[in-house]
Amino acid sequence: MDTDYFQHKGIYFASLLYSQERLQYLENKFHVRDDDVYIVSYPKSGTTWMIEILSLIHRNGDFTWCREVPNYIRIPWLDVSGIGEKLVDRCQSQRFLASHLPVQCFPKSLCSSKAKIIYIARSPKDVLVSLYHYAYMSHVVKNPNSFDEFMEDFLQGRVPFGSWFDYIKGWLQMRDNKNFLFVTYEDLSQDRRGTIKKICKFLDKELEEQAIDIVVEHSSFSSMKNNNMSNNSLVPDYIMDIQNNHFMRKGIIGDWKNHFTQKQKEYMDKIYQEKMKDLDFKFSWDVNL
Ligand code: PPS
Repeated sequence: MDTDYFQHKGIYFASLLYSQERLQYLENKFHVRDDDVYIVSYPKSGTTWMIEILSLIHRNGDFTWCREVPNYIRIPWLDVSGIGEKLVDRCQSQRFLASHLPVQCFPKSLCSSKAKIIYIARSPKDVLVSLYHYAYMSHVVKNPNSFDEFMEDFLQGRVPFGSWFDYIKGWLQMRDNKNFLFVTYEDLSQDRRGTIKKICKFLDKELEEQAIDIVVEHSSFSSMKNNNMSNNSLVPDYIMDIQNNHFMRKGIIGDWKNHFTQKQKEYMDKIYQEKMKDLDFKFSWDVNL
């Protein structure tokens, strides 16, 4: 199946799941509610992981919901047209929704609401590697011709949801807003428990230590990989071919080291420094540049 993109505000979107109409509706007419919680992320940054964690927190550590209901029904995707729209419409307060929308495409009604945003970011090198593998299994990212070419497309923003650099810089404009929480994939990998507690605090959710234990346990890579309601194996094959691939691929920090040549590393570091130089914000992955 050919993968098609269209452009909206100069950003690529996959025609299979997104539409101009939906994007225009979301930006201008969708009503953000004060008690909404949004997971926002550039693709391959740990969205599915955060969906699992929020599902478990929302149910105070009761994991039956995560064992019985697919993740895209528990926390629907705001942006996806067709079935996605129906799932969002059916969602009752308090709504937990996931989105890959860049900040300039997000519903404008966010500005006048008290809705909470949990932004999850990941080192762009690992995002690139994860997206590269995902491109072979999914029909929403074009099949790469080579890793080198894919890297160039990624760095120039010729991939769905556009430039990683513009995306994160756009959302980080909200970083001083008390309803915005910035979390990284690396935080979750290195201190899952501490990060889960931080998320609970942000959501004003008081969970017993035993409930936190359950959230930690059931959001591990192995637990999610073995749970068909969480590993995306139920996603229809016209979207994702899971026969020979796993959505839950490796789940580690630093897999880029197994893919990049020294030359590619230096090239990406140079672009990264150029594009991020005006941002007054330090990321944990900066030290490994
Ligand atoms: S998507 O398609 O944009 O929704 O992808 P997203 O969920 O944002 O990111 C997928 C990557 O997250 C990894 N993942 C995890 N890593 C560690 N622990 C847990 N529990 C976990 N859940 C998902 C998943 O394996 C993808 O990363 P890679 O590097 O490809 O393994």
